[in-house]
Amino acid sequence: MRVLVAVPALNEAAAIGQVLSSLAAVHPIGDVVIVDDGSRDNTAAIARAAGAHVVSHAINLGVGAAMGTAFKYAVRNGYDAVIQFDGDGQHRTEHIGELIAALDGADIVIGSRFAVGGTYKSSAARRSVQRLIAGVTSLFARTRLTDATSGFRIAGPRALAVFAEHYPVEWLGDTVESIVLATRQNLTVREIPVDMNERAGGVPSQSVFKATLYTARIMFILGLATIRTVPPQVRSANRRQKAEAAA
Ligand SMILES: Nc1nc2c(ncn2[C@@H]2O[C@H](COP(=O)(O)OP(=O)(O)OP(=O)(O)O)[C@@H](O)[C@H]2O)c(=O)[nH]1
Ligand SMILES: [Mg+2]
Repeated sequence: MRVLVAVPALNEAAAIGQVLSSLAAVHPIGDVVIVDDGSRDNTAAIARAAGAHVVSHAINLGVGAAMGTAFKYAVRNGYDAVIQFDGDGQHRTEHIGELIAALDGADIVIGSRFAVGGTYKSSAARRSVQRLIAGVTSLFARTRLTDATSGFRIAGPRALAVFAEHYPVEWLGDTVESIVLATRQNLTVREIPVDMNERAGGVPSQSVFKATLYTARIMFILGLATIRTVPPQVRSANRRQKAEAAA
């Protein structure tokens, strides 16, 4: 199976070099693509110098659009699966092999910070917000998820065919709405426990006000996701993939 590691990156010049060298230790660097999303620093140049492929958006379009670009890139270049991996050093390369292995029998595997076995620490407020979001997403996905907003995940061939045609681009939609879209296409989602590093720098968004806004926004997106019309090209990509797999 050919696996592409896709790194959505916005102004990650401080971290991307280190992230790519740790990736190179576990995955061929030629199979890593950085989607530089209108960065104003030299994220793209550093990534290129490290040997990764770089696709640049002229303007900032958000993580969902960056992943849409990555899925399209993967299909055009003959990959079977795509791993989403953060460019800020929070995701750990030691779980990449586990994500790939867990794809056996699932279309999407999410690396969960909160599944039994993980050791990630977060504040009680943040934790309850995540629990609520995961609970509601689990209902839609008809499977128990503990970390629906994790950006550390792998999409296998069937999910890739669907996501290369259409991927949610609204802020936060890429995390939860992609799960709802996938399950509406009868794709199977599961999760495995992973450890994650704390953010190396920057300001954590933990105020009660921000957490409330964030939750309200996700609940709204989840509601929308259930009534949105699935684009016809998504349904046909899914059918085509199923037929190819059966042949
Ligand atoms: N392509 C693209 N990548 C982005 C954008 N915003 C953030 N990213 C990248 O997406 C990854 C995750 O973003 P973060 O801001 O770290 O999000 P997070 O990990 O959920 O939040 P923190 O807890 O604050 O770290 C990083 O690699 C970022 O560089 C964007 O607008 N476009
Ligand atoms: Mg981060």
